[in-house]
Amino acid sequence: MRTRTLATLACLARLPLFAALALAPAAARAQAPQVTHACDAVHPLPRPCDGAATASAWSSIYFEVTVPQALGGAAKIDPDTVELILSWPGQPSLPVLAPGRQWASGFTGEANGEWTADGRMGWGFLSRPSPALAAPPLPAATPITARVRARTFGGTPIDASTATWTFTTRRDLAGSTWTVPLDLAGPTVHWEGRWFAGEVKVNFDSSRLFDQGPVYDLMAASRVEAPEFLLQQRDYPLFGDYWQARIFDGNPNLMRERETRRIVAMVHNTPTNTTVLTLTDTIEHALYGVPDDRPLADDYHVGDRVLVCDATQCEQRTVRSVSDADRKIHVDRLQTPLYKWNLKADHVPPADDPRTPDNFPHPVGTLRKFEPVGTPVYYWTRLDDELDQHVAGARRPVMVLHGTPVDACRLGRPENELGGECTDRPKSYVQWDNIVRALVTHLVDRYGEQTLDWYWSIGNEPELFWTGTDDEFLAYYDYTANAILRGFEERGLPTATIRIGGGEATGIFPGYEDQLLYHASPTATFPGGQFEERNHACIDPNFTGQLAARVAAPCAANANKGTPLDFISVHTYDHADAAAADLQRTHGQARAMDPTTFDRLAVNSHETTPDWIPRRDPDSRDGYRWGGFVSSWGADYFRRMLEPAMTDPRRARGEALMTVWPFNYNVEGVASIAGQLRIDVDGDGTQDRVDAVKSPFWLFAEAAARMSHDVAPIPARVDAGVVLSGWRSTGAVPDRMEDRILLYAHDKFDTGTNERGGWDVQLELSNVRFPLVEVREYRIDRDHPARAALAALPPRTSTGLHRPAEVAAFEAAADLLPHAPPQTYAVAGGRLALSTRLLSQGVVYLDLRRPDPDGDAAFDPDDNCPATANPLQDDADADAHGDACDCAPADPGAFAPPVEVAGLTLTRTGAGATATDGGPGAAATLRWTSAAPGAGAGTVYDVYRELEGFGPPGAAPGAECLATGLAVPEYTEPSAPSPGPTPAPGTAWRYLVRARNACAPGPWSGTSPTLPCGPGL
Ligand SMILES: [Ca+2]
Ligand SMILES: [Ca+2]
Ligand SMILES: [Ca+2]
Ligand SMILES: [Ca+2]
Repeated sequence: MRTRTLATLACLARLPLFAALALAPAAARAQAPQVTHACDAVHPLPRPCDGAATASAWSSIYFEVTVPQALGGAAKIDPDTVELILSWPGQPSLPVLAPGRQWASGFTGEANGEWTADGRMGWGFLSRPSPALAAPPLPAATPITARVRARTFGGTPIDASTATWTFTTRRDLAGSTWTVPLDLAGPTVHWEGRWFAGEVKVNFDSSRLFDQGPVYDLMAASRVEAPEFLLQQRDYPLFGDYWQARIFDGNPNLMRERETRRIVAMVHNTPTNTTVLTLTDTIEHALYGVPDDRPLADDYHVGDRVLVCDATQCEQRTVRSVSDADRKIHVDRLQTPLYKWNLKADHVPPADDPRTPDNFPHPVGTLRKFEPVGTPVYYWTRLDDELDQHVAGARRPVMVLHGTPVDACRLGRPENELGGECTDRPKSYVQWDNIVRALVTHLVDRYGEQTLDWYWSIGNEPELFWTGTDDEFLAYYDYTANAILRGFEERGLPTATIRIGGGEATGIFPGYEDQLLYHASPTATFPGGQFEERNHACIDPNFTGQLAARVAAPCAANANKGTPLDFISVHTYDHADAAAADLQRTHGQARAMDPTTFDRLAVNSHETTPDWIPRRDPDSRDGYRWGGFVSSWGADYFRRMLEPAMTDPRRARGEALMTVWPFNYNVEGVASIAGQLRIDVDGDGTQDRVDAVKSPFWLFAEAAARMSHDVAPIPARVDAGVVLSGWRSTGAVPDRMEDRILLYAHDKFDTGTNERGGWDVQLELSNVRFPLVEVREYRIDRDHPARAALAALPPRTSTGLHRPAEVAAFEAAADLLPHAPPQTYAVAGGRLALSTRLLSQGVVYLDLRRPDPDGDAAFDPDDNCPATANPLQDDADADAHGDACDCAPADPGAFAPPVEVAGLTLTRTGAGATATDGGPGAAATLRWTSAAPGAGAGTVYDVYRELEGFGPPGAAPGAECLATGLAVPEYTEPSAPSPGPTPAPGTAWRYLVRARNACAPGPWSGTSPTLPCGPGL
């Protein structure tokens, strides 16, 4: 979670830019508009970036022009002067964007202004190929120069040194192929955990407030085929209080001190050199069970050290007098002038919202105990309300302990002036131990032993958010880990398998994770020696006899060094290659420093997505919608994690949780795995319900979650700048075929998924163990029907709502639907060739299984009743047709009633025979296809003949039953009857045949009814 540091992160991202600009004569250009250049970001500026070598000829083009915000007025950019001109050999000038915000034919665009960021005021311009184009607007395999023109309203032209850049387009992908040999008996590695095992709501948003119920219902539906889909749920933070910060509403501030009071007035008393604080109850005291008007004298005593605070500052003072008569306390005179204290005395809390049960106030003037500390009191309703929903949905909470409740914190103030938790160490670790144990025992009492399977994670991006020193963070880790384990011990639960870890570092400062690793290792020591090596709880006399078994044992064995660390989590907001490299570095470092302790260390990423908030570049938004960038990013990320694990299986441990902003209404494209549609059912202009829809990332993750844990990567190939790879999984049950194959094509630069080309893929499978294979194919790409259905959504009405009929097609399409009906293939020599089509940013998921249409686990072609579920395969008469589908289960000569005989032919031979008729006495030979394969070896035949054209079948002259009970499919009438009176033109002799067995007689050939020929006649 990164509330405080939106600006901080932006500054970090821009460091390289400033360095680059410093090369230019900055003073002369300070007031001129500039095109921003920042190529390292996931959404680089400009895009395609300067020097890009494999840009798609379909690429969209985005750039930003800025001026210093402070100049204002005439120094602002005039957006109608902004131009984008492309040129390449043979095309000296293509004005893609012309003055007046006019896009050239073949392009559409968006102008995005007028925003300010980091002291600059800017406009962003996107140009993208028109959807109607049949061919790309740019030439393939060509160096292209982009030039921007712009002026301020005052006429200052753009800084020319920033206005031009070049990129090169890739070749036309038409005709591209990718052949993938794949040995299904090749080695695999067992991956522990799931990559994309869950989601993280980075603001602890109330699920009710942000309509997550329909999203959770979708998750439950996806778990029918993927039982481990999105099991982990990380909400953060636990100790904030933010009701004025909108998207952060609903943070559960679990703990206060009973003694805390609200300060409503401050005055100095000069004769006593004190400051007089007028006090009332805190706004939310009743939630914590603190009675009204509790006497001050019970809580504060002369000589107590206290914290006098407002939203942004605190002073530590000593109590000089306490008066309940006028609700005043004197403390040593405050050093900060009174006018600099903001007590927000006029503040009125809103009514509690049942969708987010809390009403924690915006920070106000507050008096808190410091030494001695006060008495913890708790408010569980908000936390319980959220976790109840997760537990009911079989989601496993990841409990995050990072900061401290403000009342328990050394610093005494929240993260920022809007609220939040305190990001500093507790004022007392004994009190903190009590608070953490209260939390753990509360959860164990409420949710039982399943809490043993939850992650318990300590820290949250401490290199950005932790206010104390790094050493103090390690102390916080030690005490918190000890308290978590002690909470479980208090309830008599075994702690050996509880997963404790954390760090939750940003990855922005590589190496920060090492501090935690060195500290946790009982043997490795910090190279610089600047940190306490020992476990802070183990060396704290206050904790003598208060150590959890999993802490006491390593401390006793290793001179107080070592702390539990079952997993380390590093947040990854980056390109897939960089994100995987961050985590692999941590894997490597852990094993290099202490291979014994960290043998089973899992390296997780409990916050993950390409970019944690959408940027101004519209591609950033589109990457989460029905393009595919984020889904192929996810596939590339896991394949890069998997590859090193093939040679070092210790690296096959880890989970990633997808960062989610839960308010992706109308699929606007914030970082999210699902979208929500606001629906007006009855047309009265008010919202009746919210529907959830899956994103392409969801479909990818759902497909990946259908795969087993035994996996192997497919060797990667880079073609035209696009990574082609994937992985396969294999099933553990020998009789079954549970091979799954996931292929992807990831272009890290085409964030909006504009490329339309792709690859014809030939999969050459070997060591296929079964004679028949049924293949189900799913494609998640820009040609998925949901993309067109989303584009076809009618504009919302002025109410911002959709009618159900408008969204029905989109909702139905946004699912993991087969690309085509399942196909069954015959395997020859263990080999099977499959072909598919993989688009750039596309994911193809292939589900290979032995055919079993009746689902009885007896696979075709070996199922003795292929269309009837008969798992026992009983076959009493041993005719290879199971009792369950054998109409004569005790007769090996029959298993199904015969159908009409097929292939009936008549041949006339002998005297007078001709091709079409025969004279008197010619022989007539009838042949037909044997019915035995479909009905049983004991099937026999009856043959009948009559004159056609003289009445309905069975009522014509010349009728004769020629044979009954024939065992072979052939009959010869040695001397066919003289027709007597020659049949009239248009008439003929008609021969009819039927098959019959112990089950039933079959029908006569043709449409004939019952005829007088056969048994009983
Ligand atoms: Ca079967
Ligand atoms: Ca069967
Ligand atoms: Ca049978
Ligand atoms: Ca039979």
